Amino acid sequence: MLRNIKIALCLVFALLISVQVLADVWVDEISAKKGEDLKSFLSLTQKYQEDNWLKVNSKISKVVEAESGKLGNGAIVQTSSTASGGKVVSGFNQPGSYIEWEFEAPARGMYEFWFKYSLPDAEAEPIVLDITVDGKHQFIEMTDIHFNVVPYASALETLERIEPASDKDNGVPFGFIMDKGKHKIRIDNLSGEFELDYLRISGAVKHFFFTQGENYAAGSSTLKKVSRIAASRGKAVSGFENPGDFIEWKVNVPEDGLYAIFFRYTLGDRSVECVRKVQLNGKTIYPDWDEVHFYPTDGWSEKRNDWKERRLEDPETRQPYFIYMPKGEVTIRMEAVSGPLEIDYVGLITRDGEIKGELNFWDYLRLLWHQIISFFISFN
Ligand SMILES: [Ca+2]
Ligand SMILES: [Ca+2]
Repeated sequence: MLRNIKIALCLVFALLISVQVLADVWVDEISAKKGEDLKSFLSLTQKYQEDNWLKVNSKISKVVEAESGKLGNGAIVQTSSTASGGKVVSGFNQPGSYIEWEFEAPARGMYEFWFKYSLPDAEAEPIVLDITVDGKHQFIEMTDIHFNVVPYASALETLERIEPASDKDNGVPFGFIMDKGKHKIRIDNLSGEFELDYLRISGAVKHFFFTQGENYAAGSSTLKKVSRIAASRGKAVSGFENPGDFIEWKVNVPEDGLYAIFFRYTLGDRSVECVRKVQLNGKTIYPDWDEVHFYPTDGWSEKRNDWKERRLEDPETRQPYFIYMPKGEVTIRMEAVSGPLEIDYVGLITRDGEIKGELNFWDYLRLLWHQIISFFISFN
């Protein structure tokens, strides 16, 4: 009897211990999910630099088909003749739907995640996702990633988009850090609906291209081409100052993505305020594009290089405006509200693009020639 009591006591004791151990594990798991000490992506920038998490080479670009992932809670694979790999994931439309991919990172570093998707209709609500890498959120925004909030030009309206997982207010892509090797990337639906074609995991996307200001597609009869120092191709467009005067340029977009518009300009007249109205594909994308202010450059590049660049940006935050543009041609229109302005070129640039190569060999030679001539003039 005594032995039986001892055995019973031992069993109860063992049971109590195992319950305690299990409870600890369970509590740990819960707190690991709920108690992540998350900071914003921006506030981690310094730490990432110190820990040597650099952006991976911009040539790295891997496509992970949505349909290759493990799907759950309603998400299903569907055939689609226009999609990459002939398939998409649909049914990703309820909280709890998820897709999980295995991804082999080719190098240690910071990656951008781009999502190629199509919306159910033009008025679709933003889709909101939770993203984890190896079961973890690296920064607080990963718990709340918004798509379909970046504006785009109506003439290009399409239900298909490719967008980075980005800051929803300005479209700046987030960087996700990964060591070289295998990783699990998972998205969970929080709200909204889209059909996902693929995920592109890449280095920073760099694009920069432009059209010569003087090679405009349409414009007022007052426009003229002028020769200017240090202008790309030696020329710029002028004669553009009476209210209503306009210029339209066509620019070719090489790849679907988010682009900011910029101009290389001179404004040598401080006495008048220079204001322009800007449209993309016939649409005023941001209200303040009705009154874009240009600041004096203190010369028209007649005697020296007075050219300045400016991107269209939010006048308060000074953050450039990024707009979704699919591959193909876009039309940029500028209309004079007041003041004169000369434009050397107009272009598009991605977040990590660099403005370079605006002058070719002949432009530099011309600039050098001019400097030699002016040296002799001043010498005499
Ligand atoms: Ca696909
Ligand atoms: Ca030019």
